[in-house]
Amino acid sequence: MPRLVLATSNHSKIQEIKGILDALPIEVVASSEYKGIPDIIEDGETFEDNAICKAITVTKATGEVSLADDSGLEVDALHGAPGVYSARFAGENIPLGKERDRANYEKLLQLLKGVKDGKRTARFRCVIAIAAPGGKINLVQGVCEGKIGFLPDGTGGFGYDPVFIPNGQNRSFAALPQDIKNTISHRARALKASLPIIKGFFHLI
Ligand code: ITT
Repeated sequence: MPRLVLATSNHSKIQEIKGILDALPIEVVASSEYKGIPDIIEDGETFEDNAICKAITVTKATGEVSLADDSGLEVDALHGAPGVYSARFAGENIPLGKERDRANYEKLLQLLKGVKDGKRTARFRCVIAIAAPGGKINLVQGVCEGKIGFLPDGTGGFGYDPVFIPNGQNRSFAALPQDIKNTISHRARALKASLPIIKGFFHLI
């Protein structure tokens, strides 16, 4: 079976991507299954720069087609912040995982203190880069519009999910069932746009 390597170390992203690509006749594996992949420094100024850097690094190291996701939250009242800094908004010294996630969204809630409901608009953006060993690279993106709640809501998901309420819903991504997130999220939309590209790479169309 053809193999697609996910160029991410974020376990929650891996679960979501695998869930969404489930129907394809390909094997989807995480880059952590390979040894010797160099550390990737994500210091690009755009989601595109970071996604390309991750996908190319993993393709070069594994010799396989790879898919990288670079994503983040853009809050209008903060002029688009945290954006590409979403993963390290509250600081890089906080351990990755639930502790970092909580610090990030608590910092966001603090910065938005006093900002009224109608001014709390935000969006998640996801840029996906798909790289093939021959050097071919494709980019797609997906956006999910919504707003930032006043308090954390729910325990599912990861990152800023407890404070992000997608348009058309009145609960956060962390409180909604996973299948709803996997249908309307920025990642789901970017993956949907990437399906023809993935199928093309593996000659499935
Ligand atoms: P990789 O680079 O290894 O893929 P990462 O978590 O560092 O993992 P990014 O650099 O793309 O990934 O940072 C994305 C951050 O944006 C992520 O850590 C979350 O804080 C936030 N984020 C992205 N997608 C999200 C989602 O679906 N729900 C909640 N937060 C999300």
